Amino acid sequence: MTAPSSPQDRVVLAEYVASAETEKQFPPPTLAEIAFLGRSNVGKSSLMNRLMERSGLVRTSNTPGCTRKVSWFRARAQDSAELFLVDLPGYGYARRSKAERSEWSRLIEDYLTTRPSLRVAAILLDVRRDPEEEERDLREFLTTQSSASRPPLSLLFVATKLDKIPKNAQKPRLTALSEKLGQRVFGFSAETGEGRVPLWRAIRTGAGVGPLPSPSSEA
Ligand SMILES: Nc1nc2c(ncn2[C@@H]2O[C@H](COP(=O)(O)OP(=O)(O)OP(=O)(O)O)[C@@H](O)[C@H]2O)c(=O)[nH]1
Ligand SMILES: [Mg+2]
Repeated sequence: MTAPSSPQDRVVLAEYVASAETEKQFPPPTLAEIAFLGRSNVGKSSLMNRLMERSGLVRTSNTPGCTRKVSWFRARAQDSAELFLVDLPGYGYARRSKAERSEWSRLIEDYLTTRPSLRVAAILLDVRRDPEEEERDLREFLTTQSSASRPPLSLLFVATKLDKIPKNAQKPRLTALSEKLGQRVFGFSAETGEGRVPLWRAIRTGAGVGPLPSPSSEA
């Protein structure tokens, strides 16, 4: 496991804030936020737990479609930077009725297009899968649906479950995925913690709460 190396990387507080099934239940947009998107079972909730260094804070499950609500978590780094991390229901594969599915996608689309404090969208895909139309569609949707009330979103791609492929295959696989998508793909393992620090820093930068220029906050 990669140990966090500096205060900016260490999460000293992580807590559940709220869950919502309708827009009215969204918490006030008081902090820059990052949304985690990807198919059911790709590892969104596990990645969030690992990012916040709190196992079990975000509910994970073997049952695809377990996450049914939009849930907000607050994370504070040791240098006092704060962010909301937002767990979204997985798209595709969810064992729900068609009517229920479209209701869910409406909630997510509303959230993604109108949330004024949303700064970063992380699109997750299993490292063993090639990007499909779903991921490309999502990127297209997120880049074209600009909201007048906020800066353009920063989009990050993350290949999850890196531990599922052999060590010597990891780097070439990430390079191949980056070439397919035409942008950097971060590798991540919730199992080992591999890739946590580079992803955390990219999130902070994208959210506009990047590391402070001076290291004087070193504890
Ligand atoms: N080996 C390995 N397993 C993982 C990793 N990340 C997640 N998993 C497993 O994959 C399954 C799904 O993980 P979740 O984090 O619940 O996935 P999710 O994307 O939140 O799923 P939904 O909430 O249903 O959309 C669980 O059994 C996890 O333990 C990883 O990095 N490595
Ligand atoms: Mg989940």
